[in-house]
Amino acid sequence: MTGTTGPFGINDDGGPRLSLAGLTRVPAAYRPAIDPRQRRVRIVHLGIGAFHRAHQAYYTEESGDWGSCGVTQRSPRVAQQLAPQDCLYTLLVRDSEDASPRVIGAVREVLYGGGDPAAVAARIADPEVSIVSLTVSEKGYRYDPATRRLRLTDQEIAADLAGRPPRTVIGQLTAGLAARAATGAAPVTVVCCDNLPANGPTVRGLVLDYAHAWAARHPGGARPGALPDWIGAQVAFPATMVDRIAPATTDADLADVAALLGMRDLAAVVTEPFTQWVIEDSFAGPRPAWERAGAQLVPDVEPYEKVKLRMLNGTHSAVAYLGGLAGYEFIAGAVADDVLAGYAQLLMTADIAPTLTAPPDMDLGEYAAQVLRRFGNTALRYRCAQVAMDGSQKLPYRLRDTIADRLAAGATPVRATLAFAAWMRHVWTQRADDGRPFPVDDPMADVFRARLAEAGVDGESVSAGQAGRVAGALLGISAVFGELAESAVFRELVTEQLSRLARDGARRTAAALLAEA
Ligand code: CS2
Repeated sequence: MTGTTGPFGINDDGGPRLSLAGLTRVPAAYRPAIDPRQRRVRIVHLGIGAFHRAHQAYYTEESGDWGSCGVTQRSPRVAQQLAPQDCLYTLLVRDSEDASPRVIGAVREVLYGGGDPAAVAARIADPEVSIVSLTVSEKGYRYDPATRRLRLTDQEIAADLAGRPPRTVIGQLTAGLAARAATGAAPVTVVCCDNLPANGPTVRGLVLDYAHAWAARHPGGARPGALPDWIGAQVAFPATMVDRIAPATTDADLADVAALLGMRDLAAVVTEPFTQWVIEDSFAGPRPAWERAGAQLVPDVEPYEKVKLRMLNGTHSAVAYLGGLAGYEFIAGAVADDVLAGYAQLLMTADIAPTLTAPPDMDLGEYAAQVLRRFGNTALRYRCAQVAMDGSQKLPYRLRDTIADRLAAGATPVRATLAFAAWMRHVWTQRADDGRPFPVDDPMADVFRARLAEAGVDGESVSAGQAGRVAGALLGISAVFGELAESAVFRELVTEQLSRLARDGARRTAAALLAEA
């Protein structure tokens, strides 16, 4: 029999596929916590990618009988993978020694939001639903990180506001809340699980921006302040800190899962043993007992979030750019290189940790060591290119704020600046030091290209002599650098690091910096 090619390029008619009916064939130890049929949908999740399936859905699985409806945002692919499996999927927890699979039954429905926006709003309006959670990545919010306001001029936001069935995340979320307000449904809690500072309050502001802009453009509707007032009174937006490394699933992962399960699962997700979820204890209505699975409910998330964004994500980005330039495909490969691991360690202890106040249950030294161990997990094939993606959206919180704080304290944050210079070097030619492609994947890629071209930069080859022009061109992007671009110390430091990178390559530059320490 000839096979058809499935979404991951694996043969799609080779043997039974994971499903409710087939669960009895799955080894007992790998089956869901409870019969998935007992779960009721009380959560709508926007953005059901690998991270959600490895993190929040796992907590829901472990903490009772709540179920969720997952919404795919950008493409129907995940919905197409999950639907034929009754929304079941395997979470494969992996480190260098062990691989333990577990079928998760907490996701009970899946919707493609791009294809059916009205269904998303209707699902959010269901009175049984009391949680709407989100993992749509930094760029999914279409906002200006400097002002934390929605970009009303963004084409997609403008199209939603003009009245088409909403396709943006904020448009869909606000439409869902409006539908709830209209039917008088009970209060609801919006749980943002993306790596943004003050993520809950930020999303609250974006929803209110949208609701106000909508009222201004559609004056015949409800009283202009009606929806914002309802949101103010009935919707909670707790801040959260989320942490679990979940790379994009590969064909090899799917083959491993099929071997362990005895069934094919095209929606499987691979993750690490470590997981952490810190949630501000401020809900507007019922919630799952996520603490049963280890979630920490605290009065103030900020100290946790700052440690995680700066230490883990900041260092992840630094390793991704330097590692990518040095020719490493995977993060684990990059930190197996003593030079890059030494640099990452020094970055955390010398530049990042001094800007942080650890929460009482965290030790920054141990945290740094743990971050490096986690990055070194060779069973996770997390590509440098995946972490390097969307730098314009990530770097401001991950590294820029660290640099600004250190400069304000009179210090010279050379290690954190090297990470920024490595990003510039990546954007400059989109090639690694050995000339292999290291392409930029970023919503602002056109802006980078235009600025470099305007400055007359040769985008084909690197030379230390061009470093000043490249740095000058990119420093003008205020969404990335903000006020940091005004700092003469930073401009000089980043230009110096960029010219070293151009002259010596990433590895030798990092080695020199270590030698100077
Ligand atoms: C990573 C994060 O891809 C990236 O930008 O830094 O996805 C990281 O793996 C998670 O935040 C870990 O919790």
